[in-house]
This record gives sequence, structure tokens and C-alpha cells, in this order.
Amino acid sequence: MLERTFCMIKPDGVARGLVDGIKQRIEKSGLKIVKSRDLTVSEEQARKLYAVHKEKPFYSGLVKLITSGPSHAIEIEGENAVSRLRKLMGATDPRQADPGTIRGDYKEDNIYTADGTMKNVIHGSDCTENAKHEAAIFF
Ligand code: IDP
Ligand code: MG
Repeated sequence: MLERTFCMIKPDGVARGLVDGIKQRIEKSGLKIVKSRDLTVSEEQARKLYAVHKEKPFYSGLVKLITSGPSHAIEIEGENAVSRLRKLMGATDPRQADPGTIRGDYKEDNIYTADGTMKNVIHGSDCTENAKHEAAIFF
């Protein structure tokens, strides 16, 4: 199925200069970048993006992290783009992410912020419905 998905290089990834390298990985995998832009995520956008996590103990830290500095939003198209991007990203916890994945290869020594939020460089949608919803927040 030809799909679109959405991802965002989070402030920790942008601050470390990983935007170009990550975009090259996405394109090298055969996925097409159809839109991309620099932005700093607002509180309101962060609350929309992370609405599903609002009851989680790490929610406020997550909003704080994603709004903490410049991010880079990307819309992607390709066959089975959602699952292919998730595979390319690797596991949520970078310590569990396989070598060769974005989160695995760009893992920091200390993966937690001061308030205990996990830094893992990139956000990626988990289904086409959420991809559409998330892309509409930022494009
Ligand atoms: P995902 O980014 O792989 O889809 P989600 O479960 O949707 O993972 O979590 C959203 C984000 O929340 C993660 O990318 C990570 O930054 C953070 N996070 C997830 N689980 C934890 C946790 O147990 N402690 C701290 N932060 C977490
Ligand atoms: Mg998620």
C-alpha cells in the first residue's frame, strides 16, 4: 500500500546536528521525503501530538522536551511507509534499539533528561490515521 507517514527530528536530534544524516537514511531506504521544515513546536502543537500520552507520568516532561528548541518535521511517502519508518527508527528505548537503526546508532550515553524523559532523537507515526492527524498539526 502506498502510504504517507510523518516524523519529526526532535530537539535533541536537531541540537546534535543529525537532521541531514537522518534524512539521508530515510531516502536511502527508498522512502520519499515529500515535505520537510524547521520549526519550534508550540505548547499547543505538543499537546496535540502527544494527546494519547496525557495520562502518562512522563507526559509533562515529553511536552517540555519537544518544545525545548528547534525540531524538523518531515512527511514521507512510500509503500508501507508507516511500518518501514518505524523499523528504520528502532525501538522507543534506544538501549533496546538494534544497531543500524536511527535510535540505536544515535543513542546518547545518558538517554534521560533531568526530569526522566527518554531522549530518542526522532518521533514517527504509528499508523496512517495518526500520520494524517500529526502531519496536519505541522504542515
Ligand atoms: P514512540 O516514540 O516509539 O512511538 P511512545 O510510546 O509513543 O514511543 O512514547 C512517546 C515518547 O515518550 C517516546 O519517544 C519517548 O521520548 C517518551 N517515552 C516513552 N516511554 C517513556 C518512559 O517510559 N519514560 C520516559 N519517557 C518515555
Ligand atoms: Mg508513539
